[in-house]
Amino acid sequence: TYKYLRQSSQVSLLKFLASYSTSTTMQILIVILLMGFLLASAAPFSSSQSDSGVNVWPKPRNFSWPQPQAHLLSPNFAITSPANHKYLSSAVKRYHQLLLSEHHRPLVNPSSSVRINTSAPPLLTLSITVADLAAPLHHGVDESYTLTIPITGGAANLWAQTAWGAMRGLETLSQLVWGDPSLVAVGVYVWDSPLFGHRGVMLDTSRNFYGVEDILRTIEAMSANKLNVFHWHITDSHSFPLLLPSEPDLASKGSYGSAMQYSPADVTKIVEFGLEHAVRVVPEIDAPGHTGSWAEAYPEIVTCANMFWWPDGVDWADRLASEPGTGHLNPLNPKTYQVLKNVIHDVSTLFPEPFFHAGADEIIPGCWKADPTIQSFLSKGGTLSELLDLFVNSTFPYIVSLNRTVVYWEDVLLDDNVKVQATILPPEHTILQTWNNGHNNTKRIVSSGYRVIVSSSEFYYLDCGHGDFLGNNSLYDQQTGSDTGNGGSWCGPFKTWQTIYNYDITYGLTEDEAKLVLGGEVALWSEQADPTVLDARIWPRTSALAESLWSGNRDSMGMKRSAEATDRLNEWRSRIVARGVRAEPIQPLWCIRNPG
Ligand code: CP6
Repeated sequence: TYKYLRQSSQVSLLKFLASYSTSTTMQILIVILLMGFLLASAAPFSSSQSDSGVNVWPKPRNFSWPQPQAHLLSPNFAITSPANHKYLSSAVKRYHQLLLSEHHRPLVNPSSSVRINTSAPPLLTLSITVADLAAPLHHGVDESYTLTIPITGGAANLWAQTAWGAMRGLETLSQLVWGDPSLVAVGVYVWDSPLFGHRGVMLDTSRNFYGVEDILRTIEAMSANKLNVFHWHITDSHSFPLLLPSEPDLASKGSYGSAMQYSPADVTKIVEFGLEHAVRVVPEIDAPGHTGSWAEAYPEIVTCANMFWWPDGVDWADRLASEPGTGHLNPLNPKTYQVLKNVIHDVSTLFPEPFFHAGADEIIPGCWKADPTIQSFLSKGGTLSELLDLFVNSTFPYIVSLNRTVVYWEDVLLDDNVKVQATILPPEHTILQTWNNGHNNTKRIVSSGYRVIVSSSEFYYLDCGHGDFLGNNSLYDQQTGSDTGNGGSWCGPFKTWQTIYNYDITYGLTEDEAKLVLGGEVALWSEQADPTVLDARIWPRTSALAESLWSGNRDSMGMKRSAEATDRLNEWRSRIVARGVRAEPIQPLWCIRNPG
């Protein structure tokens, strides 16, 4: 399909130019131009990869395989690597096992376009060289790598600046191996490096609980997709599942039960697993809004937690996130900061990651206004924005003092009703995560000098569209059955993988502004998700994000690449399913038998 579309677009371009050209010089120019286009579109990567069924996802930045050939992978295949890196050693061990045991069966048999030479020398070794073994896994760390598998077989080489880049290269090698006995692509040169440093998945573990195994499986799948940030939205109004040494009551009273808590040992396991997979684990403790669950332990610091009606007279079906009374921490109560200080201290001890996500989204005026102390503050001329100023002034400097960069949802600066003065949040210590108004808010944030993480809900929210929390599929009018177009009261329509793939997170920005875009995250809010649907909600749509942020969503002619990506994504989805991720299908198998 892809080749056909490309050829036809070239033909129509030719016709278009021919009909407008008169002079011979013009015609010569056009011929040169067209040759350039044809050469670019016949780059070895696209022709050999999309035809062969050998698929690296996300597509590397530079992949050359001029004479597609495969040799056997030796059963004695060995990897040599720097011994003194705990996490790299564990990744090497894991990939060594995977390489020898996976025996992936591609949907499209590569043997039609790849010369398979089983009598040639099998691939026996991979040597890994790392320039800077001390580089920590922080935002912006060098993840580039170069992988060569010579046409003679025998010995492959992987060079990387850091251990984390070496892990990316190991993943690429694993995807160049298939079949039983295992074959490996030879005559391959790969140079690869991500376009964006922040490529993440946000998971909400408050509305519904996920076990440690679910989180580890998600991190493992993320690393297979070269994603590098697991943003853990740990707490919210519905439950507080994180057991903290200095504030144990928050979880013992605010969680869904003792079997639905993350112990310090669980957190360490998840953080270490992340390091073994080059995935950072960024914790979020959402405050001052979304804190209803804190009231189980400390009712005195939470406003409106017991209000089961919507304060502004909006009806039940329109309430945000089916909340049990959203609950807001009271900025006027000193006890609020005693508890918060303990929480922030414990969380930053448990999570070595330099980013700390402090939430600050969706302040509901009526929730604060429900509290008598706040009422008297307001009656003396105070404003809700001043309350938020007070809250941020009493927490932000402490988080920064722990050497953390603070991430907030964009609301803290962009909300129409309640927002802080920008001077409180110095851009060198603050990152904003956008989720509303697509490109517009991204632009607003970066043009104010802040770094941004893009999670525009119109493109990157994974949770919406299968029906609302009352069980209505509100995409459809209940009476007429017609499409209402808005997906219900608070949730947008289902986001397809193409919607995610094609979104350009730096659209409309100047070159300097675009530098402030760290990357993006898809978000799985869990009002309507739990472990039974986790994999299918996330995968393979998040693979679309992964490629878009790693190597882009456009081909060499600057065209959106999602049409071309379909078969490759289908192939990749089948590989991750075989690796134990229950990713949903994007096509019937029929399409494989009937290509084009
Ligand atoms: N919970 C929290 C939520 C949402 C946000 N924060 C949310 C809002 C709108 C939609 C989906 C999710 N459920 N804490 C917004 C950042 Cl459509």
